[in-house]
Parts: sequence; C-alpha cells; structure tokens
Amino acid sequence: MSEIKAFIFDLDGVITDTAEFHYRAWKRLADEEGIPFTREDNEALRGVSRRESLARLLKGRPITEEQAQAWMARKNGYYQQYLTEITPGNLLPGATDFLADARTRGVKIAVGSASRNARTVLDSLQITDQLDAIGDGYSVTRSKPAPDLFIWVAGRLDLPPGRCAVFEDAEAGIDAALAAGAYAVGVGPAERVGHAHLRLPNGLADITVPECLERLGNL
Ligand code: B16
Ligand code: MG
Repeated sequence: MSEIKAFIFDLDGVITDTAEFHYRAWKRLADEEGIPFTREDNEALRGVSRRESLARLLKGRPITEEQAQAWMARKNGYYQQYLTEITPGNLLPGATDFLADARTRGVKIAVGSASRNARTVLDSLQITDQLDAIGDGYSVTRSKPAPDLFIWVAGRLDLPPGRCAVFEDAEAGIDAALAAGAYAVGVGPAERVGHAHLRLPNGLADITVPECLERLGNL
C-alpha cells in the first residue's frame, strides 16, 4: 500500500492554464499605466499572490497603498471578465482522467491555489463536486513559498502533509510543498521545478496514477 493518501493540485498551470488570463489582465493595467510588461516578465508572477505579482510588475516603482489597492482591484476586474470564458474544455490534457482515476483508487483529491478566484474557476471547470478539499487565496495569510496553504489543505483532508503529494508548476509552489513536508511533483521545466521529487515536463498527461504512486513510493 502506498504511503500517499491524497493528491493536492495547484490550479493555475496544473489543472488549467489561467496564466494567460492573468497575463492579459496585468498587461492591460500595465499599458494603461505606462509600465513596460512582457510575457517574459509574466513568468515571474507564476504562482505568487496578487500583491506579490503587483510588486514584481512594478519592479521597485513607488506607488501609494491606495493606488496599489485600486490597481489590484482593476486588474482583478479585467481577470474576472476573462474568466467568464472558462469551460470544462479549459482543463489541461490528462487532468480529467488523472483526477477520476485517483478517486477510483481511493486517493483523496484536493486543490491548493494562491488564487482568490479559485472557486469560480473550479465551478466553471465543473470539478468542484469531485474535490475533497479546496484551499484558496482566502485560506491562509502567508502565501507560497510558505508551507501554510498545503498544511491547511492536508488538515482539511485529515492527513499529515507527509501523506500528500503536491502537484505544482511554480518554483514558489514546490518550495512550499517541500517546506510542508509533502511529496512534490513539479509540472514544467527543470529550471522552474527541478527541485521537486518528481517532474512531469508536460503535466498530468505524462503519467498514470499507479505509476506516480510507485515512483514517489520508491524514492
Ligand atoms: P488571484 P495558482 C495563482 O494561482 C496564479 O498562478 C498567480 O499568477 C496569481 O497571482 C495567484 O494565483 C493569485 O490569483 O489574483 O486570482 O487571487 O497557481 O496558485 O493556482
Ligand atoms: Mg500554479
């Protein structure tokens, strides 16, 4: 029997690709404010909180707290407009089968996302009902790379983090999973998630549930 009793999935970059919508929303704000912002710059925003994303976009440009709040609200408004386009067709390749197979095998499944919009996205993807727990941008105060969110989700599942495998596409997310004492499965290139226990260059389509449990169990 595997030690691993649950899979905790990050949302953006693992189950669906909302990064493109985040990019378009930040880009719109940056253009309006005359701040240079490229797709490459957007990579640094992957997996980090809205507040930290703004700081990285500003690259040290000073703004007042009032402006920061107004800009984050404006960006979020744009982002939420894009989110209305999301359907189950936006699930990343392999996600549907992997989640269903995990449940069939008695592995609990949960989401641990930094996003305050995670529940809306999960509803639009029509997978909310399948999940045993959902941690989002409201669940904890300290965001990734702090371990808090994954510890919180493991608690909701009634499991120690060491019995959970976290699937993450962001460097900060893998840091958080390792700090929580969970197994870490990285989605994407080695430069970003090479410090995970196991890496899936193309995401959940790369592996089956039994293969994943076996590889993590043999570490
Ligand atoms: P929101 P994840 C993260 O989602 C995104 O990757 C990141 O770009 C975003 O800034 C963060 O959520 C907060 O999102 O502004 O909607 O609260 O990868 O943790 O699922
Ligand atoms: Mg992510």
